[in-house]
Amino acid sequence: SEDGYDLWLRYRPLDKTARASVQAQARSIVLAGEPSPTTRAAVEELKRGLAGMLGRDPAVAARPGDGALLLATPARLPELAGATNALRGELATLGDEGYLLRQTRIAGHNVTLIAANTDIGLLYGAYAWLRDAATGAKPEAASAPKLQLRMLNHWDNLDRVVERGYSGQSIWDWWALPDIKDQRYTDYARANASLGINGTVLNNVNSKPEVLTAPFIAKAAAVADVLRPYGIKVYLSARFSTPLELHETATADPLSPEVRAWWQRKADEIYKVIPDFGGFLVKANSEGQPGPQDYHRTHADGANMLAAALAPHKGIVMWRAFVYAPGEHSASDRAKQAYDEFKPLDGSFAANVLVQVKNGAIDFQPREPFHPLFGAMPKTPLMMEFQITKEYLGFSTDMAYLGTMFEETLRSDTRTGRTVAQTLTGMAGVANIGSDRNWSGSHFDQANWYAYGRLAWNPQASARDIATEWAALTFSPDVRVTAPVVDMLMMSRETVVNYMTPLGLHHIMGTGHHYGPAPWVDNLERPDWNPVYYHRADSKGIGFDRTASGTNALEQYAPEIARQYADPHTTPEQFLLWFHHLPWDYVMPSGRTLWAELLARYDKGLADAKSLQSRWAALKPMIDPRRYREEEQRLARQVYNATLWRDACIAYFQSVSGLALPPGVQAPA
Ligand code: GCW
Repeated sequence: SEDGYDLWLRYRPLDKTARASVQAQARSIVLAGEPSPTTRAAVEELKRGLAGMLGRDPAVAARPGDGALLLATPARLPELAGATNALRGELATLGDEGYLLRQTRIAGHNVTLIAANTDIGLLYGAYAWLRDAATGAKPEAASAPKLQLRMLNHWDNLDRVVERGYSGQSIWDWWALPDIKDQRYTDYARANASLGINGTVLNNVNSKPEVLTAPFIAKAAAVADVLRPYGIKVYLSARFSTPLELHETATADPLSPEVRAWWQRKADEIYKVIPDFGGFLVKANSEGQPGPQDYHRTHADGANMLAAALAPHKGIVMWRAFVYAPGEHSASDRAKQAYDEFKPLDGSFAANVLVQVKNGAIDFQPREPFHPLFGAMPKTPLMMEFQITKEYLGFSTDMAYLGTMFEETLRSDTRTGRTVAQTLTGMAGVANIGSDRNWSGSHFDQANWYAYGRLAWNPQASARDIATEWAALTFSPDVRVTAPVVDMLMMSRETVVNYMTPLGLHHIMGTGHHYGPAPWVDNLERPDWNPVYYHRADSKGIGFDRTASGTNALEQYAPEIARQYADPHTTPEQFLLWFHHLPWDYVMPSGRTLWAELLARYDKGLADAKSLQSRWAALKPMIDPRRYREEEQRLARQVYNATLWRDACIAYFQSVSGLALPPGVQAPA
C-alpha cells in the first residue's frame, strides 16, 4: 500500500528477470522438523513475501525437492549436521542469532538453504533472504550480530502521550491491554525482527510507580507474548522510588534491607508472568528523577541493588549515564557531569549491569563529538543510546537521515585502542514509532528506524549501503529511484547541521520544544537551560571554551585527542565552537573569517534544503502520489524552517557581534 504502513516489508511485484531468479530459488518453502512459534513466523513471512513479489501463493512442502527454499538447523535436519565441514564450521561461528544463506546441495537436492543454530536465527535468515530477493542481491551470506543487546527504548507514557514523539500516540494501548492485542503489535514485531532488534523497553524513562503494579505487569506480559516468537524481549523503565511511592516501604535507599527485599519480591512477581523478562532501564538523579544519590549512595549502589534482584532470573539493568542536574556542573559545564560521576565507578558495577551512554555529552544534538565515557570505562559493559526520534533535528517535518550521524559516532576513534563501536556491548535507540499510519510521521523517518536496527546488528555497516537498501525496499529497486533518494538521504543531516548549528554550535533551539531557533534566550532559571550558555557569543567572539583556559572538558578525552583539540587549528572544523571560544575575525581554513564562514554555512544549509525539495520534485513521476505528496509538504516546510533558522541566527549573532553582513548578503527582513 502507499500509506507507508508496510514500512520496508512491502514485497512489491518484481520485474521479469528478478522474478525468474526468485522463483528458481523458492519453488517451495520447506521447514525441516516440527514448527515452533518462531519458525511459523518465518514461514508466514516467506509466504507473504513471495506472494507479493511473485504474484501468486507459494507452495509449502514437507520434504525438500529441487529448488526448495529450505529452513534448517542442525537439530532439525540431521543431513545438515552431516553436511560439508565448511558449512558446519561456518555455522558453528554464527552463535545463537546468526544465519547463513547458501545455494547448495542437501539431502540429494539443489536447494537455497537458510541455516542457523536456532529458530530465531532462521527467522533472521528468512528476513535476510527476503531482503535480498526484493533488492536483487544474491542469497549468499553468513551473518551474526556484533552486539548482544539491540534495543528500542520507547519514551511512551501510560496515557499514550509519547515524550518527544512526533508520529501520533503510543502504539501501546495500555487501556485495552491485556485482553486486546492490536495487530500492530505483531506488525511491530515483524518490522523489528527483520532488523534483528531483540529487546524493547515499553515505557518512558521518566517512569511512574504504577508501571510496576500487578495490572501493568499483566499488560506488559500480554505484549511480551506477542513479541516472544520474534525474538524480542520486553523490558520496563523502573522508577527508583517505586516502593516508597507505592507506600510499601519507608524509604527507597538502595542499602536498606527492606528496600532490597521489596525489589527481590517484585522481580519474582514479574518473572512469574513474564518468564523471559529482560530487565530494567533506569534514569536516576537526572532531570528531577529520584535515585540513589537522594540517600547519598552512588549510581553503582543503586544499579547493583536492582541487579541483585534480577540476577537469579538472568535479568539485566541498563543504568543511564544521562545525568543532568542543578549544581556545580550546571553552573560550569553540563557536558562534564556524566564522566565525572561515572568514570570513578568503573569496575564497581555488578556483572548484569550495563551503563547506557548517549552518543554525545550534551543531548542528541544535530552534531556532537562522541561521549568521553566511550573508551573510559573498560571494566563496564556499555550501551550506546542513540535517539531515533528527531527531538533536535526538526521532528518529523525536516528530512534528516541519521544513518550518517550514527556512523560518524560509531566510527570515531577513542584513541584508547578502540573505535566507539568497539567499546559497546549493546545499543539502544529512542524510538520514533507512533500510531500514525506510517509509524514514523514521515516516510523518510522510517529510514532512521531501519538504519538504527541495521547498525545495531552491525555497527561497522555503511550508512550509504543501508540507505540504498532502504530506498530499494521502500520505494523501488530501480536505480533511477534509489540513486537520487540515497543522495537526498546522504546530504540531509549535514543540511540540518548547517542551517541549525554549524561549526560545533549546539543547543540553541527554543527551550522546551527544541524545534526552532532561540539563541537569544538568557533568562531561564537554570544557566544550562539558556542557549546563551552554549554559544557564549559576545562582541568579541563566539563558542564554548572547553580547553584548559575554559572548563577543560577536553581533559575527559584520551590524551591524544585532548592534545589535538586543544588547538583550534587542529580541531576538526565541525567541532570548532564546541571546544573553542574564538574571535569573530579568526581565520578559517577556507580563508574566510569565522563570521563570514558562519554566514556561509547558514546560507548553504538553506540552499541545500531547497535542493532537497527540487530533487524530490524531479522524482515525482517515479513515486506513488500519496507518499510523494506527504513528503513534498514536509520538504516545503523544511525550506521554511531553514530560512527561519538562518535569518534568526544571523540577525541575533549580528546584533551581538555588531559586524556588517558581507557584500551581497542582505539583512534578514
Ligand atoms: O533529551 C532530553 C529530553 C527529555 C528526555 C531526556 C532524557 C526522557 O529533552 O525529554 O526525557 O533527555 O533523555 O532523559
